[in-house]
Amino acid sequence: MKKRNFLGMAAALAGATHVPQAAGAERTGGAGPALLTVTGAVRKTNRGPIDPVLDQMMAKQKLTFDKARAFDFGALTALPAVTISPTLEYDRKVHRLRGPLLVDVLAAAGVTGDAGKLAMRAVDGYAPTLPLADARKYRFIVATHLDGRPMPLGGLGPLWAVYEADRYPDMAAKPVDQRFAMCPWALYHIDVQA
Ligand SMILES: Nc1nc2c(c(=O)[nH]1)N[C@H]1C(S)=C(S)[C@@H](COP(=O)(O)O)O[C@H]1N2
Ligand SMILES: [Mo]
Repeated sequence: MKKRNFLGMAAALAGATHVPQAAGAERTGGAGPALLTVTGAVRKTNRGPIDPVLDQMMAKQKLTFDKARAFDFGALTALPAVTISPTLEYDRKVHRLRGPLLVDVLAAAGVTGDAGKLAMRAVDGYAPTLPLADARKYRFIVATHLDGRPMPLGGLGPLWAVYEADRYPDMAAKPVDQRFAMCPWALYHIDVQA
Protein backbone atom coordinates (compact mmCIF):
# COMPACT_ATOMS: atom_id res chain seq x y z
CA MET A 1 0.00 0.00 0.00
CA LYS A 2 1.33 3.42 -0.88
CA LYS A 3 1.99 5.69 2.05
CA ARG A 4 -0.43 8.30 0.71
CA ASN A 5 -3.28 5.76 0.60
CA PHE A 6 -2.43 4.52 4.07
CA LEU A 7 -2.62 8.05 5.49
CA GLY A 8 -5.90 8.62 3.72
CA MET A 9 -7.33 5.44 5.16
CA ALA A 10 -6.05 6.27 8.66
CA ALA A 11 -7.70 9.68 8.44
CA ALA A 12 -10.97 8.10 7.29
CA LEU A 13 -10.88 5.63 10.18
CA ALA A 14 -10.08 8.37 12.69
CA GLY A 15 -12.95 10.42 11.29
CA ALA A 16 -15.28 7.46 11.62
CA THR A 17 -14.75 7.41 15.39
CA HIS A 18 -16.45 10.79 15.65
CA VAL A 19 -20.17 11.26 15.24
CA PRO A 20 -20.35 13.91 12.56
CA GLN A 21 -22.25 17.07 13.38
CA ALA A 22 -24.80 17.60 10.60
CA ALA A 23 -23.83 20.57 8.48
CA GLY A 24 -25.44 23.72 9.79
CA ALA A 25 -26.96 21.88 12.76
CA GLU A 26 -27.64 24.21 15.66
CA ARG A 27 -25.77 23.41 18.87
CA THR A 28 -28.90 22.77 20.85
CA GLY A 29 -28.42 19.54 22.66
CA GLY A 30 -27.62 17.29 19.76
CA ALA A 31 -24.01 16.21 20.22
CA GLY A 32 -23.60 15.80 23.96
CA PRO A 33 -26.06 14.88 26.67
CA ALA A 34 -28.46 17.65 27.69
CA LEU A 35 -27.12 19.26 30.86
CA LEU A 36 -29.76 21.95 31.29
CA THR A 37 -33.43 21.69 30.36
CA VAL A 38 -35.45 24.91 30.34
CA THR A 39 -39.23 24.54 30.52
CA GLY A 40 -42.30 26.69 31.09
CA ALA A 41 -42.57 29.98 29.21
CA VAL A 42 -40.05 28.98 26.53
CA ARG A 43 -40.71 29.89 22.89
CA LYS A 44 -37.66 28.39 21.17
CA THR A 45 -37.87 24.70 21.86
CA ASN A 46 -35.92 21.69 20.70
CA ARG A 47 -37.60 18.83 22.49
CA GLY A 48 -41.03 17.59 23.32
CA PRO A 49 -42.80 16.58 26.52
CA ILE A 50 -41.34 14.83 29.52
CA ASP A 51 -41.00 11.15 28.76
CA PRO A 52 -42.17 9.14 31.78
CA VAL A 53 -40.08 6.19 30.61
CA LEU A 54 -36.74 7.79 29.76
CA ASP A 55 -36.77 11.03 31.78
CA GLN A 56 -36.53 9.08 35.02
CA MET A 57 -34.86 11.64 37.25
CA MET A 58 -37.12 14.47 36.12
CA ALA A 59 -40.18 12.26 36.60
CA LYS A 60 -39.00 11.30 40.08
CA GLN A 61 -38.62 14.98 40.90
CA LYS A 62 -42.22 15.50 39.71
CA LEU A 63 -41.45 17.76 36.75
CA THR A 64 -44.05 18.15 34.05
CA PHE A 65 -43.66 19.92 30.71
CA ASP A 66 -44.91 19.61 27.18
CA LYS A 67 -41.96 21.27 25.47
CA ALA A 68 -38.49 22.44 26.45
CA ARG A 69 -35.18 23.85 25.33
CA ALA A 70 -32.32 21.50 26.17
CA PHE A 71 -28.70 22.68 26.22
CA ASP A 72 -25.64 20.49 26.05
CA PHE A 73 -22.23 21.71 27.19
CA GLY A 74 -21.32 22.87 23.69
CA ALA A 75 -24.53 24.86 23.30
CA LEU A 76 -23.76 26.70 26.55
CA THR A 77 -20.09 27.34 25.81
CA ALA A 78 -21.05 28.61 22.33
CA LEU A 79 -22.89 31.54 23.96
CA PRO A 80 -20.86 34.66 24.83
CA ALA A 81 -19.04 33.94 28.10
CA VAL A 82 -18.45 36.31 30.97
CA THR A 83 -16.04 35.85 33.86
CA ILE A 84 -16.90 36.81 37.43
CA SER A 85 -14.68 36.71 40.51
CA PRO A 86 -16.69 36.10 43.66
CA THR A 87 -15.35 35.22 47.09
CA LEU A 88 -16.67 31.70 47.66
CA GLU A 89 -17.92 30.58 51.01
CA TYR A 90 -16.18 27.22 50.92
CA ASP A 91 -12.65 28.60 51.31
CA ARG A 92 -13.36 32.36 51.57
CA LYS A 93 -11.14 32.92 48.54
CA VAL A 94 -11.77 34.70 45.27
CA HIS A 95 -12.29 32.30 42.36
CA ARG A 96 -12.88 32.86 38.68
CA LEU A 97 -16.16 31.52 37.32
CA ARG A 98 -16.96 31.63 33.62
CA GLY A 99 -20.07 30.95 31.60
CA PRO A 100 -22.90 32.60 29.73
CA LEU A 101 -25.20 35.07 31.44
CA LEU A 102 -28.30 33.30 32.70
CA VAL A 103 -30.46 35.84 30.83
CA ASP A 104 -28.62 34.96 27.61
CA VAL A 105 -29.32 31.25 28.14
CA LEU A 106 -32.96 32.13 28.65
CA ALA A 107 -32.96 34.34 25.54
CA ALA A 108 -31.70 31.34 23.55
CA ALA A 109 -34.85 29.59 24.77
CA GLY A 110 -36.94 32.55 23.59
CA VAL A 111 -37.45 33.99 27.07
CA THR A 112 -37.07 37.77 27.15
CA GLY A 113 -38.09 40.57 29.46
CA ASP A 114 -38.03 40.70 33.24
CA ALA A 115 -41.42 39.34 34.27
CA GLY A 116 -41.82 36.16 36.21
CA LYS A 117 -39.54 33.89 38.15
CA LEU A 118 -37.15 31.05 37.64
CA ALA A 119 -37.73 27.81 39.51
CA MET A 120 -34.23 26.35 39.38
CA ARG A 121 -33.49 22.76 40.28
CA ALA A 122 -30.29 20.89 41.04
CA VAL A 123 -29.66 17.17 40.80
CA ASP A 124 -29.76 16.81 44.62
CA GLY A 125 -33.25 18.35 44.66
CA TYR A 126 -32.17 21.77 45.87
CA ALA A 127 -34.66 24.11 44.21
CA PRO A 128 -34.40 27.85 44.85
CA THR A 129 -36.65 30.34 43.05
CA LEU A 130 -35.14 33.51 41.62
CA PRO A 131 -37.09 36.43 40.15
CA LEU A 132 -36.06 36.85 36.51
CA ALA A 133 -35.40 40.52 37.28
CA ASP A 134 -32.84 39.46 39.91
CA ALA A 135 -31.08 37.15 37.45
CA ARG A 136 -30.48 40.27 35.35
CA LYS A 137 -29.80 42.68 38.23
CA TYR A 138 -27.14 40.46 39.84
CA ARG A 139 -25.73 39.27 36.48
CA PHE A 140 -26.15 35.59 37.26
CA ILE A 141 -24.16 33.29 35.03
CA VAL A 142 -24.55 29.62 34.25
CA ALA A 143 -20.99 28.79 35.16
CA THR A 144 -19.31 26.10 33.07
CA HIS A 145 -15.74 26.66 34.35
CA LEU A 146 -14.17 27.31 37.75
CA ASP A 147 -10.64 28.74 37.68
CA GLY A 148 -10.38 27.77 34.04
CA ARG A 149 -11.54 24.18 34.40
CA PRO A 150 -14.86 22.45 33.76
CA MET A 151 -16.55 21.50 37.03
CA PRO A 152 -17.27 17.84 37.78
CA LEU A 153 -20.65 16.39 38.63
CA GLY A 154 -20.09 15.48 42.25
CA GLY A 155 -18.31 18.78 42.81
CA LEU A 156 -19.95 22.10 41.97
CA GLY A 157 -20.75 21.24 38.35
CA PRO A 158 -21.22 20.63 35.67
CA LEU A 159 -23.32 23.83 35.82
CA TRP A 160 -23.63 26.33 38.63
CA ALA A 161 -25.97 29.32 38.63
CA VAL A 162 -23.89 31.89 40.47
CA TYR A 163 -23.15 35.61 40.66
CA GLU A 164 -20.48 37.96 41.93
CA ALA A 165 -21.87 38.71 45.36
CA ASP A 166 -18.91 40.94 46.29
CA ARG A 167 -19.96 43.48 43.67
CA TYR A 168 -23.42 44.20 45.08
CA PRO A 169 -23.50 46.17 48.37
CA ASP A 170 -26.73 44.50 49.55
CA MET A 171 -25.18 41.05 49.11
CA ALA A 172 -21.64 41.95 50.19
CA ALA A 173 -23.17 43.16 53.47
CA LYS A 174 -24.19 39.59 54.32
CA PRO A 175 -21.79 37.07 55.83
CA VAL A 176 -20.18 35.11 53.01
CA ASP A 177 -22.03 31.92 53.95
CA GLN A 178 -25.37 33.66 53.38
CA ARG A 179 -24.69 35.05 49.91
CA PHE A 180 -25.21 31.95 47.77
CA ALA A 181 -28.54 30.46 48.81
CA MET A 182 -29.92 31.35 45.33
CA CYS A 183 -27.03 29.59 43.63
CA PRO A 184 -27.72 25.92 42.89
CA TRP A 185 -24.63 23.93 41.98
CA ALA A 186 -25.33 20.84 39.82
CA LEU A 187 -28.13 22.86 38.18
CA TYR A 188 -29.99 20.85 35.56
CA HIS A 189 -33.47 22.34 35.17
CA ILE A 190 -35.09 25.77 35.09
CA ASP A 191 -38.82 26.27 34.85
CA VAL A 192 -39.69 29.76 33.65
CA GLN A 193 -42.89 30.81 35.40
CA ALA A 194 -44.86 33.77 34.06
N1 LIG B 1 -27.32 21.85 44.59
C1 LIG B 1 -27.27 22.57 45.71
N2 LIG B 1 -26.94 23.86 45.65
C2 LIG B 1 -26.91 24.61 46.78
C3 LIG B 1 -27.25 24.05 48.03
C4 LIG B 1 -27.59 22.68 48.06
O1 LIG B 1 -27.90 22.09 49.11
N3 LIG B 1 -27.58 21.98 46.88
N4 LIG B 1 -27.28 24.85 49.17
C5 LIG B 1 -27.42 26.30 48.95
C6 LIG B 1 -27.23 27.08 50.15
S1 LIG B 1 -28.53 27.24 51.21
C7 LIG B 1 -26.06 27.71 50.39
S2 LIG B 1 -25.83 28.71 51.73
C8 LIG B 1 -24.91 27.48 49.50
C9 LIG B 1 -23.89 26.66 50.23
O2 LIG B 1 -24.51 25.47 50.62
P1 LIG B 1 -23.73 24.10 50.47
O3 LIG B 1 -22.73 24.11 51.58
O4 LIG B 1 -24.79 23.05 50.61
O5 LIG B 1 -23.08 24.09 49.13
O6 LIG B 1 -25.20 26.73 48.29
C10 LIG B 1 -26.50 26.79 47.84
N5 LIG B 1 -26.58 25.93 46.69
MO1 LIG C 1 -27.65 28.27 53.07
